[in-house]
Amino acid sequence: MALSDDTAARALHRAGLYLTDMMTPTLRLGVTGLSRSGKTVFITALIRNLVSGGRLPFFFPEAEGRIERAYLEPQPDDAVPRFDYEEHLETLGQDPPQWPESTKRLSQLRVTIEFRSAQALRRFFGVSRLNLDVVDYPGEWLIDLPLLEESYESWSADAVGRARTRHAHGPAKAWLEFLSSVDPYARKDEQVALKGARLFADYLKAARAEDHVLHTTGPGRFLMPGDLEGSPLLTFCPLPLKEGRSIPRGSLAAMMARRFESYKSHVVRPFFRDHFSRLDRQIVLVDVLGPMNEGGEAVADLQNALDGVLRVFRIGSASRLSALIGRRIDKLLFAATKADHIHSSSHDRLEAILRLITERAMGRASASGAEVGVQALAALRATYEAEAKVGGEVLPCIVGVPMPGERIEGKVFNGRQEAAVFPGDLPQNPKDALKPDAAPAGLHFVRFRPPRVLPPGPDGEAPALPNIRLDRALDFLLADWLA
Ligand SMILES: Nc1nc2c(ncn2[C@@H]2O[C@H](COP(=O)(O)OP(=O)(O)OP(=O)(O)O)[C@@H](O)[C@H]2O)c(=O)[nH]1
Ligand SMILES: [Mg+2]
Repeated sequence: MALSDDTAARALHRAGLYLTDMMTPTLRLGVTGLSRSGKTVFITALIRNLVSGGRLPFFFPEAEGRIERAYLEPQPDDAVPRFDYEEHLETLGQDPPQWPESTKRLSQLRVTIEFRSAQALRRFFGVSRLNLDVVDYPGEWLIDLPLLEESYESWSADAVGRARTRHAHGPAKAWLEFLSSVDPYARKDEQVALKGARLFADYLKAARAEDHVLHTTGPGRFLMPGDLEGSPLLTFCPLPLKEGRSIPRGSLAAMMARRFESYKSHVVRPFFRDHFSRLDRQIVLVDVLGPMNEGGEAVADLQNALDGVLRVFRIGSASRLSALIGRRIDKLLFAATKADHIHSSSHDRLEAILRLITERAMGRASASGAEVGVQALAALRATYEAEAKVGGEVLPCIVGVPMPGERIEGKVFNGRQEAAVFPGDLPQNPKDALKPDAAPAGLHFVRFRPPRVLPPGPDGEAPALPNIRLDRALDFLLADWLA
């Protein structure tokens, strides 16, 4: 019996739907950033904008009305906890609203986007689907990635040198005194190793509290142990080794070196392999303004830390890790986060500074054929713009509610009062931001309260979230997969 045209078309359509289900492609988006760079806020805002239909005029698949719906899917990986999207929204929805807490463990989420393709043939088969997988993790763990290319000797020299030059009279005092009392080449002793590891961890935590904006000394699990709290994998520390002297078997240094290697192979390598080696796209979030508030040395620290981390992502190079990199990152976006801390007239300067900070990584990515973008953005905009007249001069200001305890020129805020802030001018020449003696240059960046994120109303419509250029970032990262 011959099928009518109509029946044949419907059968073909059903087969197409079945195939779509089977073959839903998955895009793994890597959200890379040091601690406090804005990963959790970015992921929460990204999901909320996709799932509840945000105001995203420059995210073209959305602006063209081709996105039918987006929804959260069960975890693709049973061994990884789910990203607690709902709890983060609840925190942002409190009165007064709060920012989500610093992340303590790794989590993952899958969002499925249903869309109508712009291509006639794909449209014939009905809606297309894309799974978007995103992982969130404590930024502290990221500073471990460069360890993969270090030996115990080189790491020790670096870490001991840094403690001596930067923290000898402060946070590192007790640990350095301990080091001067031990002989790395003497017989191994578990009690000595335990004490050294404890003092080293205390030093790292105290140094982080002192640095408060940017902390780049690891290992990350000493700061944020996750499931490794109390684990023997964390009972090591750097030792003051003599250059060129070999480490005898059975010595304290040999024991520490073995544990350092175990930390790399049991903690750092799986973290990289499971979560970073198979990325399709990557966004690197950088808080440039925080370190700028501290001065040129902090900006240079940021540059070094990012360079070390991003080196691990070298694509198609002779890196020892390249064997682990299966998929290829073909688009990479560098984003200066929290751009709502400055007036939009300064966004170009912020982008220029980010471009300079990530120059080497950007060069490597472009040389490998990846498309690279740079953007200043705010995933969740906490301020609006205004102009203030001061002594006949018009200053571009931002207005928001500073978090309780924030200070501007001696005034301490209570967390409820709105303030207009002139954050200062970013340097015209981006190189000035990196000069070691660059003073905080009259910049004032305070933390603002987030806008209150309200749940959907009875009609199911959720109010759009304010942002700066989140739509352009999504367009760069996702649009061609939704074509
Ligand atoms: N004004 C403003 N502040 C932001 C924005 N995104 C992040 N922040 C601020 O930056 C802080 C850190 O953001 P998170 O998203 O928690 O940073 P993270 O990278 O997840 O940090 P870890 O979990 O510690 O690795 C927040 O508590 C906010 O104070 C933004 O778009 N605008
Ligand atoms: Mg986080």
